[in-house]
Parts: sequence; C-alpha cells; structure tokens
Amino acid sequence: MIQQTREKFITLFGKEPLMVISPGRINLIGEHTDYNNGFVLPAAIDKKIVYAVALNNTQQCNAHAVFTNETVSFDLGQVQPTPGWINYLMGVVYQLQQGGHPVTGFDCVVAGDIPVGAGLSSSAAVEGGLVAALDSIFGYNLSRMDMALLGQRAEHTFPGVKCGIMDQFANLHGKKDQVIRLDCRSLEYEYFPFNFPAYKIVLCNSMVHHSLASSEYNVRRQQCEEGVAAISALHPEVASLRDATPAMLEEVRVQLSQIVYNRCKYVIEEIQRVQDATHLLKKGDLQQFGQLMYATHEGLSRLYEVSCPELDFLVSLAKERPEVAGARVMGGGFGGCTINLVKQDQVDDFISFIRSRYQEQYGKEPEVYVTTIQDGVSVID
Ligand code: GAF
Repeated sequence: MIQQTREKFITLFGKEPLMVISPGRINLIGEHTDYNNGFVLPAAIDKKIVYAVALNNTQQCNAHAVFTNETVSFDLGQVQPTPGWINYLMGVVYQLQQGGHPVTGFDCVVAGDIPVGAGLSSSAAVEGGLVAALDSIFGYNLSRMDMALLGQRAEHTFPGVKCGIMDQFANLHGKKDQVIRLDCRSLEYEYFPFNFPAYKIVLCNSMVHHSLASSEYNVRRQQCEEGVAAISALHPEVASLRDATPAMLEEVRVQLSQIVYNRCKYVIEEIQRVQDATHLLKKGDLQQFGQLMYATHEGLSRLYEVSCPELDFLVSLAKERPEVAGARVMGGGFGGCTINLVKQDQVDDFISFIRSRYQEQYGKEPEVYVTTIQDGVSVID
C-alpha cells in the first residue's frame, strides 16, 4: 500500500513525496474513561492510513483520497469546517495555524485500510498522520504529545466530537507488541509487553454505523459533567469522575436522574477496572483479565448505553466459546467492533462460528480482523 500510494502521488503531482504511516488503535480496557481523567489501555495496530505529502509552493492544499478516488482542494486562507473527509485535514491545518505554526500549500494522497466507523480510530489516524507529516516537512519540532493534543483539538473544533485523548495518543505513541497504560489526567504513561503468544486479538465488525454516534458521544460527556457538578458541590476536591468514589456517588444519588447516575456509576467502576486489569495483565492472568472485559461490556451496554443489539449479540456469542478469554464492544460504541482475546489455535473455528451465527441472525456478514500491535505513526524520509 505504501508503494502504491507513493506511485499514485507521483502520477498525480509529478514529484517525490514524504511518506507517513499512521495506525488505527485498539483499546484493551478503559472505555469512556479518557475524558473523565481516568486510565486507558490502548495500542496501535496493523490497520493504517498512509500519506504521501509534498509542498507545492502555493497557498492551496490539494488532497486526493484513494478510498473515494476524489481530489479536494482548499485555500489556506479559508480553512473552516466542511462536510466530508477533508474536514479532518482542515481541522489539523486550522489548529496548526492557530498554534502559530506556519503552513504553506501542499499536495497529498491519503490511502488506508482502517474501516471507517468501526471504532478503530480512522479519524485520529488521519489527523495524526497529517500532523506528523507537516511537522517533518516544516520542522516545527512538536513532541508526540503535542501532536496528539493538536489532533484532539482538531477533532473538537472541526468534526465537533468532544473526544478524550486516547485515540490520538495511541496513534502517535504506539510501540510494537506493547500496550500503553495512560493516565489521562497527568498524561503520564507506561508501556508493557502484551506477551500472550497463545492468544490473538480478534476484532469482529458488526457493520453497524450509528449516525448518532458523535452527538450521543457528546451527550455522554455532558452527563458525566452533570454528575461531577453534583458531587463537587459536596466534595470540592472532585474535579472529574476520576476523583469520585462509589460512596460519593451514592450521596448525591437522589439529586441525579437515573440516567446520569448510571453513566457516572459505569465510569467510576470502569476507572477502577482498568487499574485491576493492568495488574492482571502484568501478572499474565488473561483469564481474569477477560472477565473484566465482559464486565466492561455489561456496563457499556446497560449503564452507559453505547452498545446495540448486534454488538451485544457478538459478545454473547464470544461468551459461549471456551477459547475466548474475554470480549466487549470497543471504542466509542453505537456500532463498530468488538474486541475478543481468542486462543490462537482456535481462531479459525471462532471466526467461522461468529460468521455463520451473525449471518443467520442479521442477514449480513461481519468483517473479522485478526490484528497485531504495531508502532505508532512513522515518517519515512
Ligand atoms: C472514542 C473517543 F475518540 C475516545 O477519546 C474515547 O473516549 C473512546 O471513544 C471511548 O473510550 O474513540
């Protein structure tokens, strides 16, 4: 794909580009905890966006997307939210300009194999890849964390999703065969090996793309803030759900709607689960770790309400199979993928089981990806 993207660029723009590989991500556990200042456990994967980029000595950007086979151009003096995939690129350019990092015209080709709307963070990969490419071309010297924060601001201001930092962070900080425990409050992080040769990470794509995903995501965020406001009135030291305990939540229960209470309960429990899960992973106890993944799914489905019947069905199928250590919906939810830890020698059986039962139930084939953990964004000079 890298070579094809480079050749496409040369055919379209007639010069040699800089190449960037920008991966999607998985998250083992810790969902909807990042914007509550909690912990997450993500890793970059082998699915990726590939960029070919070079300057064009104008004030215009021309971007060709291989997936839609279209070229879109915009003027650097008129960068504003625009429908379609170009919005993600414009968001990055806008945030660079806002941060005082000069951008002049460039041409680029964007290709990739991250399924869109599958919860694998194709948007963070598009953002992170472009920030890294422009950083290298213009020599801004941004740190990886600065790039991640810039990508997050781009996502807030252009697509308008008030996301946490996990996706952009994992895209830029991934390391082959390592998972990363990120403290989303201090932004301190720790790598440790995901060393389970007997298991594979299998992603089952429900093929459901919920059109309300971004608006509902922002609603979840507001509901968490509502919970924090009530708790902090009694406990001023509580600045986010990360600081709250189950007992504090019970104290304000009568003031909260059932929905807000449920959202906060899930988040407080999930932040604790990531801590417990990290210890289990370090101890090599994948069986207990898997049980926590099932508990996360339960919370995401019943309390946080970001699952859907198709995802619940995929997780219930996984539960029937002894070769699966754990499974759950991954990412923002409302569709997309489940993540499953499956015994390597039974992966093929598991996949045919899932395919046939899902097809039988919903009349459509789920896509299944056996994924590996890879490095974060890399720039190839
Ligand atoms: C999406 C967001 F972009 C992340 O920040 C995170 O909140 C995730 O949903 C849920 O854990 O991927």
